[in-house]
Amino acid sequence: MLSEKMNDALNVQANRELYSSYLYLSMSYHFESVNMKGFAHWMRLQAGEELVHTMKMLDYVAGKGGKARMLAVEAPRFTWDSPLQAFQHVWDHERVVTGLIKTLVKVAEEELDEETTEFLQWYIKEQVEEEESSDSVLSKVKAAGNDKGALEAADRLLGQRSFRFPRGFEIFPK
Ligand code: OFO
Repeated sequence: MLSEKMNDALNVQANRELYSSYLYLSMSYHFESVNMKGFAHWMRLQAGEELVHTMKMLDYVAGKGGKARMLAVEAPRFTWDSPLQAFQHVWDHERVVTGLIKTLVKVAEEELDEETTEFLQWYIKEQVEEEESSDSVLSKVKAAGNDKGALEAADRLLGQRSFRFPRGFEIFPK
């Protein structure tokens, strides 16, 4: 059984994961609107991945007999001045999320909740991957600079991203 404090903290983090999904979906539609289809595709898959993070956390809460509550989701911004600004935003955002997950692990430890501490290790590992992936895309966009051809090449490259949704979490990208 989850303590009330742990239940609340997991619900808040699930909300931040859903916000991440909303943010990346916003970036996806922004890139669609400026005809950068590859960047839009990358963000759309990223939004799907964040939705998996959300549901995995809420499934855990519900599976432990806790209460999965849907909290209000903050509205993300909907426009960025350049691909570099958007991908820098992704990079910054993922570092914030890593900090939130680490704080959540501390709550689980303080609550002497070993099962939740163990469960959260998946998110700790996931954040290592999320940081690496945001590093990698940011460096590609930075390398392209303001060169239109290089940005188009980066757009094509990111458009090749694939992501297999785990069983039970399938959603259908375009
Ligand atoms: Fe859920 O990893 Fe990004 O935010």
